[in-house]
Amino acid sequence: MSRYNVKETEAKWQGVWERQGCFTATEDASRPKYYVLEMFPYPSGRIHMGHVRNYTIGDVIARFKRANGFNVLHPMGWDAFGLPAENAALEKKVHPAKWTRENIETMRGQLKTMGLSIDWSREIATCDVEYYRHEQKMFLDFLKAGLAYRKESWVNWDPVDNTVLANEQVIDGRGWRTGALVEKRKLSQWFLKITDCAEELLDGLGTLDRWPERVRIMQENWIGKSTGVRFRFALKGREDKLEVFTTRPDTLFGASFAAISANHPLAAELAANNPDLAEFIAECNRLGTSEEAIETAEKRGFDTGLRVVHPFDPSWELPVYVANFVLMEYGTGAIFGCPAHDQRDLDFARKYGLPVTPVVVPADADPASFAVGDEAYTGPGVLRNSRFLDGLDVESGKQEVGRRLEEAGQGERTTQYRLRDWGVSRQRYWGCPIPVIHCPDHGPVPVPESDLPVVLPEDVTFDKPGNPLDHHPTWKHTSCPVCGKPALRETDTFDTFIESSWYFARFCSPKSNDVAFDRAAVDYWLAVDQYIGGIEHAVLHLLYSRFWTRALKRCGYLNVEEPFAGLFTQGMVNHETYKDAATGAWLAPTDLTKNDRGEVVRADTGAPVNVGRVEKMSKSKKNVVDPAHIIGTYGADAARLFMLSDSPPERDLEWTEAGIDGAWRYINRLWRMITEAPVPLPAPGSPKPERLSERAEATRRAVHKAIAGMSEDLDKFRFNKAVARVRELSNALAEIDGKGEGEAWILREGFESVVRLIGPMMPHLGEELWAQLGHGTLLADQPWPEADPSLVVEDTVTIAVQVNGKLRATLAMPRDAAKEVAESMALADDNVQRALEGKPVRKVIVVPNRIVNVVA
Ligand code: ANZ
Repeated sequence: MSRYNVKETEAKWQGVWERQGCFTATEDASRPKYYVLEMFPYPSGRIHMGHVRNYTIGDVIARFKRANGFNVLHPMGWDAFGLPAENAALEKKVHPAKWTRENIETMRGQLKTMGLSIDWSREIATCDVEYYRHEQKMFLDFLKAGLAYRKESWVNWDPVDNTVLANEQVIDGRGWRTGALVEKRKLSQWFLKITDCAEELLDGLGTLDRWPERVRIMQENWIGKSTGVRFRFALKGREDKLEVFTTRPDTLFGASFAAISANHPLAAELAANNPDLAEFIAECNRLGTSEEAIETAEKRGFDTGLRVVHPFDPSWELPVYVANFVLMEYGTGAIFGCPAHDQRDLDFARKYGLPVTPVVVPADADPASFAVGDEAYTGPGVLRNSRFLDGLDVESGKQEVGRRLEEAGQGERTTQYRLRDWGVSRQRYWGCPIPVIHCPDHGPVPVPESDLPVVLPEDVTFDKPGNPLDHHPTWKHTSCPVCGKPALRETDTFDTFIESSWYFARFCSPKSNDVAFDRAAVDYWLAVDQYIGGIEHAVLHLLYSRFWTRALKRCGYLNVEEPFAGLFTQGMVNHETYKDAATGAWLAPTDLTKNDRGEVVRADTGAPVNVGRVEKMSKSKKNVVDPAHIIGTYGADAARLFMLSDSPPERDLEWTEAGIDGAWRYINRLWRMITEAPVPLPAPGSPKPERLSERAEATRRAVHKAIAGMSEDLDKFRFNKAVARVRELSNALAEIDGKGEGEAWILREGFESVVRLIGPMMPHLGEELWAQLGHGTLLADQPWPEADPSLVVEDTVTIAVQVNGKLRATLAMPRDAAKEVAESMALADDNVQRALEGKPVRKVIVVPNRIVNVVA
């Protein structure tokens, strides 16, 4: 009995695929293309189980599509700029470039042991100047197109990483990487005009029917379109006006105050002579710019003493507050408050003793007694206490107020987006230099295209806090491209989300030097047909990429708008957590063993261990399992199989020892079943014998059903079902002793089918068994098996077809097939057609499940 030597076998086939260039992709107009892409990894050191899951899913799709005749592009690269490299430089005194490139080496090696069908000739690393130089050119083009600009603004400042964060990178008021509470600062920054595309980005979501609903909703909310009215209040005793934005103009008669942001110019003006107000504003600024921080903080205000006049009643005055819940960056930075119908306004009004007048009354409530307590009423209803609006519904009230304000020249109906422009300046070293020079006379001047690339210098030191580019002795000193006088380079670098906003396009022609990508190549390959990655990128990376693609289109680089036609978001890989019962210290799975009573204990001391919740694998909780160790022990196929079999791919998966063990045992079972067939198998390609035993017939149907089912499973990402199906089929085949009529033949058909079906999931085992079955070809090059439809139908009956009383054919048909189905199947049969000799059919009599009589 030969053993399945997983190590040798996997290495052997990886070598064969590589030497034969099996997965090298070239444009080929004669075949339909299919671009499969997994979100490329950050080279953090070693691959983790999340990578294994992500790349396994992508590889199954890539191999499956290839087998189905598609010209598949499946590339890999490295998202290689970013802060961890700089932090490593500080902690370990290793240059970020060296750290990054060594990590890439390691991780490439690790990925290669997974047996992925990747076109490695297209590998890219975003920290290579050959890559980022094109990004600099794009930025210059965006500047020309008015899609990039510089402005002084309040920014989110991460005090741990000492850098600015985009709004999308602030999660619950904290930096997305450091978890530090974000502060507000005012800085000059480069911005990309993503808001210019707000409507397009929103509309585009409607075309993404192969994206998860949940991601589309998240993006929609992020873009946050609101329709409403902007109008101007007269300020008592002043010439200027106070402009506000409201989505509820219908509630204008329930207004009891106006409020402005602490960063509103009017607030600054008033604070100049009012130290208490200045102190209040400073306090508000300590709160941070995030909506989360603002939403959860206690609502506080400062009465400025100013008064505004109600637009529909000159005798009605409202106090103007500076309030901590009004954002300067949204709408006009000023509001009117209607406490009865907005919770924040209500909290505020209760605190400062302002009136609460309900103006919308639910249809079934008594208008005379309807009152608002601690909860604002935000539902539909009839307008009351609202003079000319009384009796209208909310929607009509909104329109009426909008119309009247427009007529009076006091306001306009408008659309407002929550989306902010994307701030892309980062005060960091390990990123793409922003190609701009600051001249004392000419301000910021774009680097001339002929001077690109602006190369990131590698001779930097990390001994001082701040950005090493600032401390470099020579790099930033240059001359102004306009006047030639001494000038300084921009030392900020780009947000690294820029690199990941276009790498998928670069993969189309990764070697082109003069251009970011070859036009014919992007036209052929884009959009990505199937993109796979984590849900955590639902708004950041996936929104930026959609914007960047549109910006590239506007600048004539390409002709698609949506970069990713299909998106799949996979779940996380989780594991039980363990703590030392005595000390509470986290323990790694490798620190543990089981005692005689089957309890989990420390391997070194036998001390008791508390088994905790199943959570995402993370270094801090030590519940990680190293893929390298798993692949080294069980092989890549077992790791891949377990990743696919345990749960649906969109759900979280619990990694268990028992699970990987089960996968390993199944691999060996398959190996034995096929290499130790009970009878000698007929040669590959032998014709089907005339007669098959009943068992062989039944098995044959099982084979074809499995083929049909699996094709659908893989198409729909139901990998766990696909695994269950192939296991069921292999169990059925294991029952066959091969002695009955035609059974050796059916064993070959069954084994070959199993091997082809497992190919995308366990490619090494597939390749090896394919060879063992006597094929001189590569499984990787084989077409996907086709199910015979007549064998797939649930329950078939054999039906005789007579033409003018003579038996001409017997057909397998679904039991209880409709008469029309039976008739058309009978008439489509070749023998029946021949017997008809072109004569017109006069009559067809169908006896269900028995006979079809054709009269011609
Ligand atoms: C009066 C009003 C009455 C409002 C009412 C709501 C309910 P969305 O849907 O997010 O667009 N608002 C406007 N600008 C603001 C800012 N810069 N900071 C904080 N809040 C602001 O929300 C729009 C509503 O949020 C606007 O409509 C305004 O309050 C407030 F019964 O105006 B509303």
